[in-house]
Amino acid sequence: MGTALIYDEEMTKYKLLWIDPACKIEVPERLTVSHDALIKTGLADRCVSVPVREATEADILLVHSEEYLEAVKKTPYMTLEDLKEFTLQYGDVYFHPNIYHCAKLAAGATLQLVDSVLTGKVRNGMALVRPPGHHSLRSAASGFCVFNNVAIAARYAKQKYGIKRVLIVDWDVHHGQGVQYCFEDDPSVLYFSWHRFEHQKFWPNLKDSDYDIVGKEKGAGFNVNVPWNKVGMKNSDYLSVFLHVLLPIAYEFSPDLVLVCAGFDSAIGDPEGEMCASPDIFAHLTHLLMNLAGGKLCAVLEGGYNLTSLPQSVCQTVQTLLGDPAPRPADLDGPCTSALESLHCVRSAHKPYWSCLNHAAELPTADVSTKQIKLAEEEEKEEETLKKGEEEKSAEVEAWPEPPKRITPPVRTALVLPKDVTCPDGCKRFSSSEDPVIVNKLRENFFKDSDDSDALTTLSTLTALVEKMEKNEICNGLALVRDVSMAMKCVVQHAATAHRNRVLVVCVGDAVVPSQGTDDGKTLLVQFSNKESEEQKSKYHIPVCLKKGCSDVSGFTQAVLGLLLPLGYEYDPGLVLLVRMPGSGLCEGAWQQLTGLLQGLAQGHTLVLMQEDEKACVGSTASSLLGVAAPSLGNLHAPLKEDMEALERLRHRLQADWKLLQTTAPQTGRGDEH
Ligand code: Q9C
Ligand code: ZN
Repeated sequence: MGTALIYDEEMTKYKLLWIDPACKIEVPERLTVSHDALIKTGLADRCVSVPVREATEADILLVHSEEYLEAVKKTPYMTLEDLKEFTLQYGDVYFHPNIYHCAKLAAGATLQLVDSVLTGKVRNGMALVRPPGHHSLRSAASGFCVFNNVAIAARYAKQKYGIKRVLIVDWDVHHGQGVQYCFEDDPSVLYFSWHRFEHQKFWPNLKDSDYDIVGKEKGAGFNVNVPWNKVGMKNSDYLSVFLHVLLPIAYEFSPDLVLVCAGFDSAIGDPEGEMCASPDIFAHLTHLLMNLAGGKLCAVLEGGYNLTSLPQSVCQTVQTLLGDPAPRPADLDGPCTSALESLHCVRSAHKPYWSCLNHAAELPTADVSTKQIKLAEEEEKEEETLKKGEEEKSAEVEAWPEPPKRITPPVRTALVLPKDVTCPDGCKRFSSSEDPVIVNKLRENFFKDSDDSDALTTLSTLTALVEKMEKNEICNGLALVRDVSMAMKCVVQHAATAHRNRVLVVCVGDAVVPSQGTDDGKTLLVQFSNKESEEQKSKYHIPVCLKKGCSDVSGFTQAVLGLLLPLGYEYDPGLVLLVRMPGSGLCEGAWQQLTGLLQGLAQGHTLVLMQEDEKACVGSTASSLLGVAAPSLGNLHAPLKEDMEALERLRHRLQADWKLLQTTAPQTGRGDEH
């Protein structure tokens, strides 16, 4: 199933007609450069092109008041003076004789996207629209926005398709206050936003944007605000918030549809955001959302004002929606202190509402609350900044490298299967002529005193497969083997000698784990089981004990999101070896989620090992490796208290070695704790 792309040149046909420094960045070229980049890279051609339509009045009234609609309706007939005057009643927005038409197209384009996804015409998609939507209120335009495209789409999806739960992820650098207000008492729509806040000094300067605004009445817990109190946030900061806040909550929420307020002013180079995340982080943000709601994801353009980083970020997003493996994530060196303070605050604010956060750290008594914190200090700094002068300030944004081209291997999924097992559609059965050097080495290492030629063949085939993956000729693979432990040992050993590859070994279920070669950093082993293990041996061998092993889906999922993925991202392997031990107890859905999520690492190079008698899992595993979204896990019961506590402890113990495991700010001894 494909990816929809919705765009119409008509939406470039309005612009600012007078001088207004606050609005001059919102230009028609934002759309043309984005669309041109999709064409030049060949991505547009790979998408299903869906036409726009005008939103109807009924559509618009799902969110906006009749008075407001009637007022906007008159703008095409206004003189320039009238338009200026009309604009003045709102904040940071402009009107143009053609903007009403474009606003109807922007909302309509979003609804066309929702229709395409919810009728099953495509799996997911992106709408490139102007004007953006997330700031507009029931009865007001705001922040370049006229109609609230995504809010309208959420109501529309519920009404027309009976969708029960919608997740809105707002990764634009501004707070989508319009979306928040629309759904603040509605538990069927979970709104997540991160945004430049700077202790309320940044536009739209609302108290309502802070972390302690969690929703009202029945909607309490369904509004998640992550304020950024400093500029310059990086990939690690963004990823930490996804792994430790958004995803745990989103998996617990279990949406039927994901809408993304896809603003790219959160990328490096943007004059509004002043953040430092690289465009390829959007590949990962997108990928991490693609296994929710069975893959039903609609991304809708909001902000993004740097005409270089915007198209790069759009391409990263669309290429990921198309299913291409994400690039290796760059410089994940852990979140900064300010981001950790925000993370800590928002996790503690949501403790009462989400069982995955039930055991998160409390807010420290002195209220690290990012609220009053260091306000005086901030003010001092501000004076310094003012002194610096504008030229110097813009020179601070270092140029960033263009994201490298994402080359997809000619073969996506290769399988090593016994002859009697049929190869699923879309996969390639892998066999190789035996390389005598490899065979001899394997014989020496594994079959010194036995002669099992079948097993030897399998291992040499596996080795050849790993080599093809290293050369990027094959993306991923799956092997059914007689002895999983031996196959695992063999691949680990091979990889440890081919030294350019770090290998992340994920072991599901009990296994006798190779002891050699697990402390030199060439492999990182994470093992899930119900065996209370001895003290962990090294930074690179991490046993995760869950009370009921992998059979408790909630606990397992939270361990994957809050422990395995942060470790994996920070380790940045060249290969992921995913080993399913017999009798692991893991259900099919959770296994597919795991397989899907892990493909964000190592450019999608995952090798799955399973025991021969688990033939029944070949089809579903292969489809996850092919990039088919895992089925939604549905409504999960709360994870076991012991498991969540153990997870917090484990994270705490490991965070000195692994910075992406941090969820609280280090104590700084500000002197205000007493
Ligand atoms: N420099 C969107 O990104 N101006 N709207 C703020 C502070 C308003 C942004 C002025 C920015 C609105 C969709
Ligand atoms: Zn924005």
